[in-house]
Amino acid sequence: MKKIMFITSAALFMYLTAQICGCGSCEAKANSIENSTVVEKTKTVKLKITGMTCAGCSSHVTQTLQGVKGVSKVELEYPGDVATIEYDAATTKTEDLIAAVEKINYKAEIIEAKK
Ligand SMILES: [Cu+2]
Repeated sequence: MKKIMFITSAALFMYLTAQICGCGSCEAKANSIENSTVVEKTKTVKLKITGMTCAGCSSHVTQTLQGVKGVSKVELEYPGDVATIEYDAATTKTEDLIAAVEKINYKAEIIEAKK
């Protein structure tokens, strides 16, 4: 139940931030949010995100990562550009996280991975 409410508010937040981001790169990127997250083998990885130019970008990256299947938690520092992501290793690989970020035209590289 909590999860459903969270996803709803995340979608609303994404909608609102899409209105205020003027960088252009955040537009036309309505991404789908997975609502079938099952967390079993949770791992944490830190990714260095590059290419973010405004708070709208950081929230866009955050929402995108949260939309990746298996991701349970995303904390993105902006400025700082470090994303700390908790994800289910049985569902998702770090490559999937990086690919999701690259798909929306930012770059990501692993700083630190731990179990
Ligand atoms: Cu932006």
